[in-house]
Amino acid sequence: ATYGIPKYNASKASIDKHESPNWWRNAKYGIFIHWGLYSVPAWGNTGPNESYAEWYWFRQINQTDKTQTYQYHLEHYGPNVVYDDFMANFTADKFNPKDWVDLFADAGARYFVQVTKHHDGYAIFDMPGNVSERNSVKQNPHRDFLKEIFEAARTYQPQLRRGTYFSMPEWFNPAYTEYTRDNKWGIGSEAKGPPINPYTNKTVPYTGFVEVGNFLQDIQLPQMNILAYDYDTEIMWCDIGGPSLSSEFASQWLNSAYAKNKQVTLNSRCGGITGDFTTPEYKPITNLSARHWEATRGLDPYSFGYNAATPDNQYMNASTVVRMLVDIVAKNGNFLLDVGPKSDGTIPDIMMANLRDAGKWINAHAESIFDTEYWPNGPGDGDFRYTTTGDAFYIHILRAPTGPILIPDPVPYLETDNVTVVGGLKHGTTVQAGLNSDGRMVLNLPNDFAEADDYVWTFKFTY
Ligand code: FUL
Repeated sequence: ATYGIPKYNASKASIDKHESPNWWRNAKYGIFIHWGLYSVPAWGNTGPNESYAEWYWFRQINQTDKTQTYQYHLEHYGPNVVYDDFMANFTADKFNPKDWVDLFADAGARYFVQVTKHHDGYAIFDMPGNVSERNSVKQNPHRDFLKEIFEAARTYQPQLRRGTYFSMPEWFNPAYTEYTRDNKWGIGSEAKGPPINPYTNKTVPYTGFVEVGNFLQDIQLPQMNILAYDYDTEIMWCDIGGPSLSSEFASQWLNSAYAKNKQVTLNSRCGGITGDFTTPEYKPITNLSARHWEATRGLDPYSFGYNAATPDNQYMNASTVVRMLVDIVAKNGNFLLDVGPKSDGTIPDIMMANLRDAGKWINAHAESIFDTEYWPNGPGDGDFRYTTTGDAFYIHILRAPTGPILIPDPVPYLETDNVTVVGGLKHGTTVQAGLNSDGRMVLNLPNDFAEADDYVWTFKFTY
């Protein structure tokens, strides 16, 4: 009966009352996809500097930062090829969205966040010509990739939720220039439009540029509305923040979702509003936080976009993915793990293999990860992590256990509780457990127990 009654108004105070929905808190594990023109050169440093391959254009042009990407481009493409020429090579000729969503499901992910427009301004979704012509529908390869991906994802719904990454600013877009500002990302004042060819210092066109009156009113907000209403995204994963009409956007979007009895969420990078969750990026996983959060990074040690220079053995493997996921979930976070597809639309084999390996563990231990909560006394000492549900307590051990294991934290185990193995070869079997003289729980595992599972060993008792 309350449907249709506006709940939020376009003020920060009002939007800040919104919280991440339960489905998002319960989903825990998502796949992030950085795919765009930067997937053509697919190059970044294989070290911590100039390493984000999706920053190729900025690195190549930026005058204060004219170093390795500038040199790389000169050597591989010569001085006459400009970034927008990569549109011709963004072929997507082997792109099959079903392969992508099948991979996400096998990986055990419950949501994905597709990059729909990165800082280079090239969008992979459709929009009216007066908004922008800088997108994969109006330009090469003339396809609406976001639509194709979201349609393929229907096979796995409602379990697999759909999200959209959206860069609030656009490098070198003349219409954004008037809104540029100095900030730590160097994304504003240092990336004024129009772009130049850094080898000749001549101005080059910002392909697909449409004259508008106001970047925020005529490009940024309409694009966000298109993602929200035409593509029906469930997660608006803004990036960079800065000048925006986010509270206007959010009030309408949240009210419209409310009227449709749907729950949607937005992150902390929309500008002007706090957002439902923070998104620490390539940061060590530290403390438990009662406010929900989402860790993000790539399988690549230093990049979200595909970097062809990264050797296969440098990517996160199943063991590191699973252990990081358990660590994050025990600290009340979600994990948004990124893949970088190639310009032909395929996801590199090593990324698929490692995600699928991790997925075997994740799917076999789903009850101890998804729809769980953190243990408020946790997260756990050393190699121990804990998750809980209304009636079960899960102990995760992040190393191979052999023989009796002393649980270092005062978990709520009673000697009458039945302890069972979750996942692996001994799934469902009972384990002998007891309390020592200090009242600490001891798991009496056989010496060969390590072989019963991989990566993380999980036990459960019910309250
Ligand atoms: C950052 C961006 O600058 C990176 O390229 C990447 O998209 C990351 C998720 O967010 O702010």
